[in-house]
Order: sequence, then structure tokens, then C-alpha cells
Amino acid sequence: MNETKNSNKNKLFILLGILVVIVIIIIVVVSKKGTGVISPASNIPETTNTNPATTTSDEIAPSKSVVTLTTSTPEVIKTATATAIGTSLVTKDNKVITPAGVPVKLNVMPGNADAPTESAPIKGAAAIANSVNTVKISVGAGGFTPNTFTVKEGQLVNFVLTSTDGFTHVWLLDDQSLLATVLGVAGNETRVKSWNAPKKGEYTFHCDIPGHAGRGEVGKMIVN
Ligand SMILES: [Cu+2]
Repeated sequence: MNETKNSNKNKLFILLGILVVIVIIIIVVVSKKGTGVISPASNIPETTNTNPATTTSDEIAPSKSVVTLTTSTPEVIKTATATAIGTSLVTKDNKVITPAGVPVKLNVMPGNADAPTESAPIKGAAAIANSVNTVKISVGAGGFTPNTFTVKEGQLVNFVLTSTDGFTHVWLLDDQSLLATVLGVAGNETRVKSWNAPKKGEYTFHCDIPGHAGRGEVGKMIVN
């Protein structure tokens, strides 16, 4: 009997001990949860506040710079048109310009950012409308046709070159200060390049493929 009472007492103590431990655990957990809830809660608004703030400033910055870009280059480029796909833009007053809106340079390497650009191959010279600004030349083993043409100083020249014999030809003015006007076509191809005629004078040209000039692929551009 005594042993049973003792063991019962012991059980009671153990239960009480467990209860006390549980209560302590609950208190600790609740207090931790309290701080836990508070700090994440204060963190979440902070992060959500930071994110919109960054996004907003990010959005504002590019759109602002885009606006600045559009306002700094508008009139010249907006009203400019290209003679063919890939050629440099031509302004309303017939000045050939770079994508930056400044006049192209002819004394630079072809492909230079300041050089006039050539078109992709087009469907024959007939695809480009005839006008005072259009110069159409075909080239084959027999030479350039026509082999002489006349333009005015500073005038827009939409230079259209066609290979008629299935071979590659490269039209090139002999004056190196006009190097950027060079235009090459593959066999039976037609391409266009727009530029403004240089100062008055006579400018000889030739086909730059080895052997072609020697067999007669030469000519002259007269600038009045
Ligand atoms: Cu040639």
C-alpha cells in the first residue's frame, strides 16, 4: 500500500514536472512567436516598400532617357526616308545622314559608322523609281553601261548598280577621299547606295575586281 502511494506521489510529481515544462515551453514559444511575428511583419513592408521604390526609379530613369533621346534626334530622322532597305536615311532636303542624324562622310572606310550604308540586294534596278537623283548603272564583262554620268555638286545620288553577267563587280571611284561610295554586287544582283555628290570635278571610276578594269570596266562621273 505504501509503495503504491509512493509511486502515485512520484507519478504526480512527474506529471507536475511535465506540466511545468509544457507551460514553460508554451510561454517561450508564444513570446518567440510574438517577436517573430513582429519582425517579419516589419520586414515585409520594408521589402515591399523597397521593391516598388526601386522599380519606380528604374521605370522612371529609362523612360526619361528615352524621352530625352527622342527629343534630341527628332525632326531630321523622323522626316527622313531610305531609298531602299538598308540604305542610309535621306532628309527632306536630300542630305544623306547616319543613324545619329548627321551627314555621312565619304572619306571613311565602308562600314564605318559615318559611311553611307548600302542596301540589301533588291529586285532589279526597276525597283528604284527613276528621278533626277537616281543613277542606274549596269556592269558586265563589256564594261559599265552607261560608263559616264553627270550629277550636280552636293546633290543626292541614289546610285543603283546591277551585275548583268552573273559575276561579282565592285564599282569604285579612283579618288580615295570618296572611298565610302564603293558599291559591290554579286552575280546578277542589284544594290543601292545613297550619298551626296562631291565638289565639282571629274572623277574616274573602275571595277575593283582584278582584271576587270583592264578589260574595259572603267568610266567617269562628272560633277557640275
Ligand atoms: Cu567587274
